[in-house]
Amino acid sequence: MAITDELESLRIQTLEAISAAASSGDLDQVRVAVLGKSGTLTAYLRGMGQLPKEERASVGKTVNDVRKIVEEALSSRKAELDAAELAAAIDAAAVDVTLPGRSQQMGTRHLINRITDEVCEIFLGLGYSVAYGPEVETDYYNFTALNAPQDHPSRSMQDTFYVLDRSGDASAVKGESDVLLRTQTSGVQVHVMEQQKPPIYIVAPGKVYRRDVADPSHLPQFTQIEGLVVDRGITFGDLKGTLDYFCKQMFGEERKTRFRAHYFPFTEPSAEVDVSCGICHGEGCRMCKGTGWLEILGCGMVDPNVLEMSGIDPEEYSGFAFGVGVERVACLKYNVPDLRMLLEGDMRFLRQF
Ligand code: 2NL
Repeated sequence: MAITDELESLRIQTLEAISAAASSGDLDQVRVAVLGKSGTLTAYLRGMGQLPKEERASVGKTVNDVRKIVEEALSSRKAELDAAELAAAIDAAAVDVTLPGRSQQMGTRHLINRITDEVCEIFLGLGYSVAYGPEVETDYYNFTALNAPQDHPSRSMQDTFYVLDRSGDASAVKGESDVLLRTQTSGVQVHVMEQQKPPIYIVAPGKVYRRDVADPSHLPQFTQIEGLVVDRGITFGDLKGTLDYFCKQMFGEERKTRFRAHYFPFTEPSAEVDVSCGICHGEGCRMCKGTGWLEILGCGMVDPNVLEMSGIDPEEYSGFAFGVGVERVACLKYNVPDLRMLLEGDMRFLRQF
């Protein structure tokens, strides 16, 4: 076959191979096979020296023409393939914005914390301050300074969690106290009375601990808010007005309060406060066990001994104090039948509030 015919058939084959190349990788293989160092067309260029002189010019021109055609075909096919490959890569990386999103679990404030803040806010509105103190206390601040006799049942191992019990310890230094988990936040107020002269208007919120087995109305750990007022001329009337206002703010203007005589070692006189039942409005129902009233807090006029022990002259000052359980308030406000439901962590329950 004449060289020009060979070159013509090489041209045709190469152009076919170029249009058949399905990827830029395939196309590069074609380029190397034809134009590479040992490519088929390159071999013709290299073989020019062996040709008779008179054929060199025309064969050389044909080889160059074929090379030009092949190079152009390679470059235009490469542009096509590059564009197609880029489009495919973009398609593969595309985000389908119409797919439904993965929803985030949002937390909410726990009801106990919310009610704690609400109670504090009511008293902040009356000009009180909020005071905090340690959950691990000495028996002096939790009991003795509150006029609790040495044999008071609340001090017993059955009622209080002791961290350090020195009673049977012969090496115990006289006057050094047992260490316990506070059973009420009163100790916070004793610290304030020791450090600050009256007038004192404070609330002390926080966790307290009692050796109770959890049941619908008891928890071994709960949140208490105690309040303390010490000033000149404070009367039981101030106590009644303040706590009646608190109950109406917390539960609604239409609610009534009643004060029943009670006993606490730290107050004299002492009382328990009931709020009228929000379900039956005093008629008597299952919620209030037929009485029309729900017990909500304990209170009283601060015992003069308590003031005196903390360095306040009971001849000059008088005061009132109260204690309220936050979990109890939360359950009464939302008719939750069991305190334990607040602590189970069931989000379907907790999200309702
Ligand atoms: C309850 C209700 C109460 C107090 C707490 C108190 C604090 C000081 C002085 C006098 Cl510093 N009293 N707190 C008073 C009355 C009731 O809590 O049911 N407690 C067992």
